[in-house]
Amino acid sequence: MDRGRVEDYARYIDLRSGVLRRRLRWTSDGDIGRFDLTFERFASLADPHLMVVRVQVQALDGPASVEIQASLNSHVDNWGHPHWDLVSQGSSHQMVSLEVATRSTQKTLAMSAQLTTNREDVSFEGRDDRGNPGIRLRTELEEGGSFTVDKLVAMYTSRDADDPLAASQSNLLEAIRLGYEVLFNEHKDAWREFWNRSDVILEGDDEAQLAIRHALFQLRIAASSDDERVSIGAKTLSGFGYRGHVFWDNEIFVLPFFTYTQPSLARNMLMYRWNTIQGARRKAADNGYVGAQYAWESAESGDEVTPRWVPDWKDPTKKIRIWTGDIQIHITADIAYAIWQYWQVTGDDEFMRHVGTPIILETAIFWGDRVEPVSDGYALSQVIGPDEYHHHVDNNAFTNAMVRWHLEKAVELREWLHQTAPEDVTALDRRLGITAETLTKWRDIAGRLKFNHDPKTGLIEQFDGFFELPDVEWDRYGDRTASMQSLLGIEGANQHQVLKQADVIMLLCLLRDQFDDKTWRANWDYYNPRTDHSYGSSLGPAIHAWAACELERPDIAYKHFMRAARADLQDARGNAGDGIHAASAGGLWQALVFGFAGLELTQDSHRVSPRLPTHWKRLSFSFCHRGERHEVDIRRA
Ligand code: IFM
Repeated sequence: MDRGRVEDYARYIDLRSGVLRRRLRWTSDGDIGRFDLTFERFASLADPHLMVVRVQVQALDGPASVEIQASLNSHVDNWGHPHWDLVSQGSSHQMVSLEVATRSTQKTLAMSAQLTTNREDVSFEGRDDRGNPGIRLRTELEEGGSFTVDKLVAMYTSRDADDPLAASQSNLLEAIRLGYEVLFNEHKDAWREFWNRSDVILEGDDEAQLAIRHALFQLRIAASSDDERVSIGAKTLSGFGYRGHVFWDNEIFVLPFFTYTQPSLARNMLMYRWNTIQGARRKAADNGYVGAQYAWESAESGDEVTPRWVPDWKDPTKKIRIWTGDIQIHITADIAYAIWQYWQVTGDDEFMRHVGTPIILETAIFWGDRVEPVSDGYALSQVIGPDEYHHHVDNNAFTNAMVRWHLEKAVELREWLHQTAPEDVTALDRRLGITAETLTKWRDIAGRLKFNHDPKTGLIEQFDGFFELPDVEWDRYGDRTASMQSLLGIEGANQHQVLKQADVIMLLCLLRDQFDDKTWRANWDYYNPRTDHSYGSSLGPAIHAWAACELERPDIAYKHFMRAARADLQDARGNAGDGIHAASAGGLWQALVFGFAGLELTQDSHRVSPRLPTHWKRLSFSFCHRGERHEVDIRRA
């Protein structure tokens, strides 16, 4: 196929049923003629161990010999770094297997595959190339004749089974017994079930409709259905950007979608934080604190994995120091926030009792130690807030307000546990060393942690001294195509009032009940024009869309929303190749549900305050509140 002519090529993904299809017409160089080929493939949502490919070949001109080669390939790499060591391989007749291990942690992945076809007159032959075993299938097609080949692949890792190869083989035999149609139907049913709970219908704007469905599809395929030891990385599983590491992107941007529509998946991802808390304890201890401090970038163990140095994008022979792993500390409060939100939405007391409360209290202990007593209260100095253009700042408003909120909730939750499970509270107090003084101290910190909020104007200063920095002369950068940080330099941006992404505005959205109208307006008017919307962080636009809705400015919100909507579908930032922007995808859902629909949960019900752009005719979605399903259907009269 690398010779000849390819015509009528089309490739499309069916978001509704999770199938990737390709079709093309191939004309050979010589006199063999034309062939129509279609490929259909899916990774089963019903059985995460199963992948299926179906190929159909039709010879359009005259009889032809056709050979199909199918293999399992261990020679895969990212940016020149191979993934696998070969453990074993085998092939015989229609069946092939491959066992490989990750090169550093030696986790095994075993795959077994089988080719089946609807034709009788075919010959199969095993092929045993090292690291790439396969099957060769040959047949003769008459003019107009066609045939179908299915490749079923079952895979298990050493994290799933003691003998992953045996597990993959038995799973494969079962898949063969069921056959393609049954497997496909099970897969489609699982997708139907997903969309039934999670779809968002948007009428009057096909581009926005496609963007939200694409975003939700990407989030779903990145989430494990049952594994509590993994979460969703900043770039999902779709690219090598950020090496699969998990950031606050998950808890603050991605999780709300799952919490509201697929709570069992949200719970899995929160369990990931519980299962990695040892790493958080180590991080706190390494920094000289008690309690648990979550890593800015987290992987398998929960230890900090943010690279300290990366190549300078302008001159790769030089290195840039990355400070986020050292001082972007707000993630610990963000995780507490996501746990609290999950509890409020689901009412999952069991989780809160055994997992949520212990995490929130142990991380509160970290804050109690991390804050610095100063003459007029407490401070958190030398941090990075969500706006990463500024580093080593003191009293970042977002961080301090989230810490204040975290400590208040810790006190409240300990009391809740005391009321509902007194025996648990005794054990937890003992394990964590919580005493009456601890609670008094948490209350005191929450009451006196610095937060520069001017009652007269409503303005919140992003960090100490932010308002004294010079403004950027925006007129000079009218037709720029690069971020303000790359134009001003790291220190240049650090010394100006320019934001990479929402910081104070992010805070207003997360703790929206705490701030009055004046505060919303003053801070929007101040920070929105100082933010690098197009070339700063992809996390920003969806949040600005939500915030603009809170201010009843849906047309401005729409512009921000579409900036987020195009991050992947139109590669608006030119970096979609690094992987899907998971936070932006989750942010789209929040912008629609919390922003444009204005959904708010009340004690036992909910309310919506629709503010749709004029051309949107309908916005409809469902969510689950304390086990009960609710439908929201907003239509323009
Ligand atoms: O977590 C984000 C951060 O807020 C901005 N830079 C990229 C990170 C990963 O998406």
